[in-house]
Amino acid sequence: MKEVVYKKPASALQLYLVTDSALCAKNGLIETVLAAIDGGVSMVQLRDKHASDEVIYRTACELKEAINGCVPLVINDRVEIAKLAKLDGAHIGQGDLSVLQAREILGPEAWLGLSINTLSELEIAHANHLGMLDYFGLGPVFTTNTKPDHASPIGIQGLDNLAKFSKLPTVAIGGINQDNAEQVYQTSCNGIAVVSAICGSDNPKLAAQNLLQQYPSSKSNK
Ligand code: TZP
Ligand code: MG
Repeated sequence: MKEVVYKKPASALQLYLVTDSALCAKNGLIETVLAAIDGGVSMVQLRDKHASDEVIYRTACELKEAINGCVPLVINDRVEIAKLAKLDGAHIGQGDLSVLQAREILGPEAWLGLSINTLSELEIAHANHLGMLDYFGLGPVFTTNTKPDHASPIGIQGLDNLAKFSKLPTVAIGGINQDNAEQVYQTSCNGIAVVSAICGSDNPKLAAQNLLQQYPSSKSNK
């Protein structure tokens, strides 16, 4: 039996929206996020690699007010801004600040997720940071244009292997869309994270609904 130490509800990972300001521009970032939540998105990550701290802080505050606690709102990488804007937490990558530093800034209650691409990264996180993390982002599952510098895709089998091995809830990311969401949901991951499948859609609400429809009814997500 694997040890289960997580504290946050894995159900929040079921359909996880990661924002992209450029892709959301045609409908507006806030409008896109609200429509997607209306369509069933269960968690939102504000991600903008290029915005200044000042701009992203303002966006974070506006988004927090608009979401109004309906779903957790976290930020990619900028942990200090998560703290300043009183967001629900942050998501960090392997090359960002350390898990320990991030947890110290955020405090014990906040969400903290870590990106994982390989079994060795997962083993290291298990050994050193298990009690400081809430979930792992596993991927990229497939190749994607949204993150040009992404690591090697792990594929469906690689995803399933990592998700089965993980001691924390997991969310799959990278190249997931309407055509492959069902296949991804059928692995041992708790949910899927998407950027372009929702932000790049003319109808983010419908896009979210269509993705969620592919969640197998037999899968439990407590
Ligand atoms: N991390 C790994 S892949 C990726 C991130 C942020 C981008 C995923 O974007 P998309 O459009 O859902 O493939
Ligand atoms: Mg990062």
